[in-house]
Amino acid sequence: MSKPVTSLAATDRDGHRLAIFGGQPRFETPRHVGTPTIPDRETLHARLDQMLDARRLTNDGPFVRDFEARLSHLNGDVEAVAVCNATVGMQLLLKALDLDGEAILPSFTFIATAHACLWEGLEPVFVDVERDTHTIDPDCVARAVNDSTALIVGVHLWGRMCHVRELEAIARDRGIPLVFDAAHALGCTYEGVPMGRLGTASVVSFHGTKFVQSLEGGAIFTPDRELADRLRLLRNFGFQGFDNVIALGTNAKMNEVCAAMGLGSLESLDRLIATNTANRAAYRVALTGLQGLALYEFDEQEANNFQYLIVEVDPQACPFTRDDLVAILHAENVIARRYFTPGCHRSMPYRTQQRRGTSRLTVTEQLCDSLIALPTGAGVNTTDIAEIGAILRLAYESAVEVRRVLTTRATRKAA
Ligand code: T4K
Repeated sequence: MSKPVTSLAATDRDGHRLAIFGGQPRFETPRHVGTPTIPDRETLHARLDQMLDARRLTNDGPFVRDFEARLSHLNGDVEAVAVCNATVGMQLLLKALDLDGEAILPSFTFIATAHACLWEGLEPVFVDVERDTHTIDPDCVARAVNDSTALIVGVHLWGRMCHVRELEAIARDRGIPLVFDAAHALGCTYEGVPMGRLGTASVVSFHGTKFVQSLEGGAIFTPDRELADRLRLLRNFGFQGFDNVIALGTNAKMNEVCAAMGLGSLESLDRLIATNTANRAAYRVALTGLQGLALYEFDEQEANNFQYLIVEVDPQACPFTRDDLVAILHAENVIARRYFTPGCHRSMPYRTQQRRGTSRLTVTEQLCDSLIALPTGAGVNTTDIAEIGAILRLAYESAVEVRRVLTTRATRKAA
């Protein structure tokens, strides 16, 4: 049996003891990454009443149209097509582009990016991402393209824009479309240009965990009017007017409840970004002096939404592994996440199939093992963030004991 840990270092000046040593969790209720932001309730209720009175529930209703118009305006007046979620939105886009062959994309993304490609019959070719930005590395893309390449998919991960210009040049040379998974990137810019104007098209997510949310939802942005018309046709079964089906469509429509929520959320956009910005500043202070922890940086010249708070753990400098830190925080009810572990190429069904491009994902492998997403947005306030910093500081001060407890636990679990 292991000896009980009695180190004084495990208790801070206010008498807090780390929960990993059996103390009370610092937070009574969980602090999540992705706590939904709730828009003004009165406005939402009024919109829902309006919807019920009008008995217009779905199928391109007035709230969907209003939502699309406002999204278009936010994105430099491009076409905006609202859909039921971003995954289906990406599938719809790929179907509308009528592609056949391989899709080059990063493995370091949420699994939906890869699934949408494979679901639509495109063979994913995973390439590496850049060390600093975590976005697809244009040099890797240039090396991976060949005669089978039908598409390049960039992911504006954490809301940080890909190297759009370089990717556009490769796509133009090959005469193939460049699309963006912009699930994280609403309100962000590249060289001052709104995200929705970039590439052939971009898909944003309004999932409940996103800072602008519509319960479930997404939108496809494109500067191409014809493509937008085709997307509208395909999202409604391929109907052109009553009774006339002219294409293989599906049901990818956004309903009026989702659009009403999305409108309210969009109306709070500036406030939500201000919250994320303040949280980020608080984390910068809270993490100061903690060796081997670095905040993921954005291009401050651009518009950013800061909806993800990403910290990188340097295993050489930090006394803990990334997974140790996640365990320490979870014990305190801080539900930190390991986005995006293990990477698409190591997830099913991709890991069981030999694919082109999966052998040299060095940066991806490093990032999968070293990033933590911490709660931000509506899930925390700046006082909570100071507490999270205090938990980490206390853990650092008692690193030897903490590691011993974690090792004992791991050994027991394995036995
Ligand atoms: N591309 C990228 C790069 C993406 O990140 C995503 C989605 C997509 C494409 C696809 O977009 P959609 O098809 O979903 O529109 C979550 C979301 O489900 C997913 O939408 C999101 N990315 C991903 C980054 O995060 P999980 O599995 O981590 O979600 P979950 O259920 O664990 O929720 C996270 C935390 O949020 C929970 O611990 C508790 C809290 N939460 C969540 C929900 C849904 C709440 O407090 N209330 C809620 O209603 O994937």
